[in-house]
Amino acid sequence: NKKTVTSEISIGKEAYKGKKAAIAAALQQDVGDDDTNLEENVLGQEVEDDGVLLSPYPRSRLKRWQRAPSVIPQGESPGEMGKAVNIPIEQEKLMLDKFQENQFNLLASDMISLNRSLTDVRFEKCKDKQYPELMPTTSVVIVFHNEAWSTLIRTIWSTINRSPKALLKEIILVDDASEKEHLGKKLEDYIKTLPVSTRLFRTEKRSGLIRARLLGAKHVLGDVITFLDAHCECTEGWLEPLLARIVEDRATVVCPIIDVISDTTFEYIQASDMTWGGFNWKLNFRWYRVPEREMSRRGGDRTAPLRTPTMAGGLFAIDKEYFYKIGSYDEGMDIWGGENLEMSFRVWMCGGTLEIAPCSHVGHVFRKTTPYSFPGGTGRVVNHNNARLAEVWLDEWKHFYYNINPGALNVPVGDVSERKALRERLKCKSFRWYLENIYPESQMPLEYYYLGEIRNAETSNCLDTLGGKAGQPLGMGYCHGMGGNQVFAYTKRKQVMSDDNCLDAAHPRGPIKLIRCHGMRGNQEWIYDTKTRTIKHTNTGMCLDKPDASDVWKPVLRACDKSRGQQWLMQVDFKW
Ligand code: LR7
Ligand code: MN
Repeated sequence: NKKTVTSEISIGKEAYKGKKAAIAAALQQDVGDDDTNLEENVLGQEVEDDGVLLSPYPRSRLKRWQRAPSVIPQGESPGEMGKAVNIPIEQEKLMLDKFQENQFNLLASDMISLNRSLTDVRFEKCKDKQYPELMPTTSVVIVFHNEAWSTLIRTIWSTINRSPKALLKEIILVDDASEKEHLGKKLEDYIKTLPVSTRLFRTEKRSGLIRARLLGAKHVLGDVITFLDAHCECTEGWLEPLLARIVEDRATVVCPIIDVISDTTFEYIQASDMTWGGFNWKLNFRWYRVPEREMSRRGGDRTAPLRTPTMAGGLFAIDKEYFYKIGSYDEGMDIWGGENLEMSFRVWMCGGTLEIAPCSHVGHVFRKTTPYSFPGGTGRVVNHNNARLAEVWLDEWKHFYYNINPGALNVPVGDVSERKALRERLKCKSFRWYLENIYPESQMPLEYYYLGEIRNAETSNCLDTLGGKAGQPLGMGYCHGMGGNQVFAYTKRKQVMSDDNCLDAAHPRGPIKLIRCHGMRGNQEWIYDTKTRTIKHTNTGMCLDKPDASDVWKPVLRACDKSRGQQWLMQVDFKW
């Protein structure tokens, strides 16, 4: 019975709050700055078996820390203060050649100092925020496959230079079967010269980033694991806001704001603090605007932690013990993709919290295409990973994924029984709960009447997005019964949706476009009458009609006249 489970969990949380207060009082006491014997002091000893809840860190494990000094710009060296690097015209050919290998401007990256300065992009209020005097240590885990030298080493140096010394336990590198010379002996020698303990592990064969991270995590000695991609730059004060949230509640997973390092100029570009993580029907991670509701929950304070429905996946901090307790990663996932949504749903549904700390900024080189191979094929790998997460976490909403992306049905998902058992064991809530409580703005509608094709009674053709992007007109095609571009949902909010777009009409004579769903009715409200089978547009009072002879693949709006061309069948729903 679901009700019982819920109340058990909330009772657990109350008890936890009491415990937390007691420990907080104990934390007021002073501890020295010594670093002894911590490895032996296994965290597991303090843990009670109360679901995913963890007792607070014992004081002895926490560290007194000081801010890292600012990185001073090095004269006129290229890229200092995060500036763009411009390549002289005579080197353009070389630049383009070098771009291919990593899908970013390697020539520019190589010109920039390995510890270049950056501007402080934080809100003023972030700069003098008070963080706890005592915080847990972290190991920074960086996995890579064929990463370029300068981006990898700059990731490492930016971590070392901008993390409070006492809190950075070590750096753990995991080489996922790279084939580049510079990642061999040269890297092994280089890391010996670093002022922070840095260890390198190698996967035996290409494992993908998910299993590579699991390998790295196994060796972590710090209390918190902080994952970074291998082409990042940490900015001033990036670490404190992450650890501060975790010391408050160890079941919190915290991401920085991920700023953009330009793939063409390596300019450091500040990202918006007004976006959070979502996902579409295809289970692609997407940034969406933070809704008003979350802004007001934070009292309008843009420096307060932002609860995000999902995370991008590459950059986050998590308590080490919590990482395992909550199920680390799905080892059945290959190469790249899906693990970030999988972890996001899991954390929320199983009692944790996923946040973005807006005072923490880390830059990441965003690429337009991937530079490396996907053994098995990109589509296959990503479909496999996403199907696994759909099977385990999405409940009936998995049909949105399979319907819009039927290719995933042809890829074996493998054995997911262990992951399902994990969900049971942790007494995780349903995906419905997640949509209701964490992500009501989701592009997967909480309440819907129908998911499938929409067929015209006269022409027997089907509505079709034609694969168009937001802003494109709605089309039609021969019904193929294969889902994809012919899958629509008719929702309780009276939207006709395809993925994150909705049928939208601004004028009585059309056109009918696919526009990003706003959930506010307006031009996106349609009433389907199951008796007359008409789809009536509320604002204009017009009916959706079959196309004109002049443009046979463009459905139109016309005055409602009960003609057969205005009848639409929502019957064949392919819930595979
Ligand atoms: O087989 C592989 N083995 C690896 O070790 C493939 C990749 N990797 C490494 C790779 O070298 C890199 O360090 O894994 C890391 C991520 O791969 P990227 O940088 O090629 O991909 P990405 O930046 O698009 O990855 C985003 O999505 C991934 C989905 O699996 C992971 O969650 C990445 O961590 C994530 N990156 C970020 O969240 C940074 C912000 C991007 C956004 C949005
Ligand atoms: Mn990346």
